[in-house]
Amino acid sequence: MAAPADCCYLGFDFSTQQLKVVAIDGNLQVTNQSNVQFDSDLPEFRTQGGVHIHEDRLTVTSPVHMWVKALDLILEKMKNAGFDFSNVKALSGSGQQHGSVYWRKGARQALQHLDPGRDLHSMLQGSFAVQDSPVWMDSSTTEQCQCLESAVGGAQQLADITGSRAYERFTGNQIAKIHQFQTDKYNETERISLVSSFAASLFLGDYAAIDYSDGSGMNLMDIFTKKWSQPCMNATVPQLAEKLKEPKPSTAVLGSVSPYFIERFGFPEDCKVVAFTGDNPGSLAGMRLQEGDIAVSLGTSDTVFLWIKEPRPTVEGHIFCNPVDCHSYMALICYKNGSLTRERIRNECAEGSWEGFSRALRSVPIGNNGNIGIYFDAMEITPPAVGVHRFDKHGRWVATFTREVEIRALVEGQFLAKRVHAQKLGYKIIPGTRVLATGGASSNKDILQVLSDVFNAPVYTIDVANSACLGGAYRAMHGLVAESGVSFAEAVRKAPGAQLAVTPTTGAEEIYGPLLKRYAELEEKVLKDTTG
Ligand code: 5FX
Repeated sequence: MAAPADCCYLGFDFSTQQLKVVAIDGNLQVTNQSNVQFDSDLPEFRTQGGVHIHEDRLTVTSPVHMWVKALDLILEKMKNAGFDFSNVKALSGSGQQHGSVYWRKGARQALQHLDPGRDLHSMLQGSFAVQDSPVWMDSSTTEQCQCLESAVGGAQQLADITGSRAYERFTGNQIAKIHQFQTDKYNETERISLVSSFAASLFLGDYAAIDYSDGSGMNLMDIFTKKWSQPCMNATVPQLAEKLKEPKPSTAVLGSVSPYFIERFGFPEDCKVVAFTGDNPGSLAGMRLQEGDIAVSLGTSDTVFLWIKEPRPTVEGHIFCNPVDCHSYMALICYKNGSLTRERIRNECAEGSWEGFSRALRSVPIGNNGNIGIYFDAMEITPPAVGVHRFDKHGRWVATFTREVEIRALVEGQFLAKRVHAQKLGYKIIPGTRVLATGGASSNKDILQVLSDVFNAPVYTIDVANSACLGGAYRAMHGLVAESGVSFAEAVRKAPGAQLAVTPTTGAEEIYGPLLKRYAELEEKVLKDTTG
């Protein structure tokens, strides 16, 4: 597919702490980037890290008007910097997953009649029934989760339908809570969007469909039929489908940008809006993950993404519809104990130095002489267990390790966990498998070496500071040709590739094969101790 280099595609990411945008040209080179930080650029909303944590410490929300104002601001910034909107052929993007937006009756009218002389924020003042949108960090809906699981016969049954057991942050449970405790506001609502479809609605000047991939994070959609699951909908709120409308493929062109953007910013009349999706699915696209690859993001929380063909939903992790290929799926596993735990051990065992941490890693043989550690400083998500647990080569609990053994036990334990849980979700290492690493710790070669050895696969790194919005720009480009059968991989084949960082050490598989089994058994034991 040849695209003139002067055409342009935009990708937006409405993430937790900021709104970001990336522009790429027809050769898939990044030409512009910008961002708006919620806390510092929009201080009037008084957020911390883009959110408000309520008194119960469980309820976490973000002001919906902040997101609207951020869009006004980022587009103004681009315009003032001389960005030429007239070349934009298509745009797409992503949003933090699971968050929800409640459009008040009459909001559709407002969206359809935007005055190009005014900013969006002032015109949409009255358009939201709920001002504080629940976001993914919320964990206040345990009761609603229990109701949903029991209505469909249990956690595994719910996972078999929706790809995940009930999670507090998942949108269906959040909607059930709003319906229960803010009934008047719920009744004033004419449409419910995810953060992603809300963002698409702003560009479209009309309500945008929820896409299959982000729709999978709601505990409401049957990920196999790609329709709302009637038993889940009934157990959440009666007649909920009227407020959600049918989900659409993530590659769908939803329409052209609204006249507002044409007149105010100079977008061309035929600039298309491609369905927005969740930030994790957006990252999968931005990293150009392929079947068989695994992406490991080493950040505040560690996440693992997989491209899978034959999903096996379990009560751990999530299966989402794949955002770039409607015949595939993606698995996502989220670990709460990521870089904060690595930093703690670095401080305690290597005097705060990453160099010392690396030296210690190199000084102990791979496999750590059979010692295994599980370090859950905070209650882990996968599995829901807590505490620091050390085992010697006979599987006996031990109180301490030497500093070097502690460091290797932490890194090996974190990666063994990732491979064990990925395999439970159906991941298989096949010839040609690549591990794509990203996030802060991916700049440390010694950590990457352990990752490569545990997965017995080469590790590639990619600059994914903007992977979700880069994915939005790629998806915008692909959306224009997806209907005619062009695959995503084909559409973005000219994009810059990932760099090979390390390859597995000879003999690693013989060592980590048995350790994986032992790790899984020990983790099971720790989980039993946590849950009683
Ligand atoms: C995934 O399930 C999550 O809850 C988070 O990664 C959010 O998408 C972050 F925005």
